[in-house]
Amino acid sequence: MRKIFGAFMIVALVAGAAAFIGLPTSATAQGGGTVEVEVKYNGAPVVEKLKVNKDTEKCGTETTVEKVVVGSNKGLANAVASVPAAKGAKAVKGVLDQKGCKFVPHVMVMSPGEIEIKNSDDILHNLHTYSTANPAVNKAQPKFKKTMTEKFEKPEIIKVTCDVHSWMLGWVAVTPGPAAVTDTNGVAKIENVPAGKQKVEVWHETLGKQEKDVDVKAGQTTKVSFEMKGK
Ligand SMILES: [Cu+2]
Repeated sequence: MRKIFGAFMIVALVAGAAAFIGLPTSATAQGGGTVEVEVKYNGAPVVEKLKVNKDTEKCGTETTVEKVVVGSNKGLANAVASVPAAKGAKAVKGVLDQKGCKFVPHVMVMSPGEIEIKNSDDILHNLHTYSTANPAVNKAQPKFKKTMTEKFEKPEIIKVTCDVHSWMLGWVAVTPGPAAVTDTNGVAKIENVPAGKQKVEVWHETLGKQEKDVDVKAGQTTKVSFEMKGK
């Protein structure tokens, strides 16, 4: 018992000493900081409503296509915020679901590599990607096929549709650097951004792209604001 306690004490002392002399701990292993991106939009939301007459038991009889989602304080949701040139980003595996005849999430980010495509609906979907850097996918996903895996190795923002349900629309942003999607407040927190001067890019499916320079400090949160204009 005493031996175990002694060993524990040594581990605790070493860990404590490491923290004291400023050795990197796992949370700041890359010496990076956080970039908090806020995206505002001064216009009206754009939500298309459509009548549905196919697979209504799963899709409903009416659906919406959210093109521009504006939340509280004019925050713009579903915008991709990224630091494309930053090295050493934590790998994020892509997972895209088809649920209620919608792509969930509507906009997502992933690292180059594999994406898992789920079919939670128990009906036939047909994944169709409009990729150019990556091989285009046009593949049926029958109801018994709960998941299928594709590979998006090249950086690109890929439009995704379904050939069975014409209203289904999603966007997969394949980003080599750290990235995040804005929430309904228009805020995205990009973690693990290397310290120093970095270019932050914001992309929205209908409002376009903007970039700004930020100075990222290790262990700190740097805020940057964008304002998207209607076209
Ligand atoms: Cu579908």
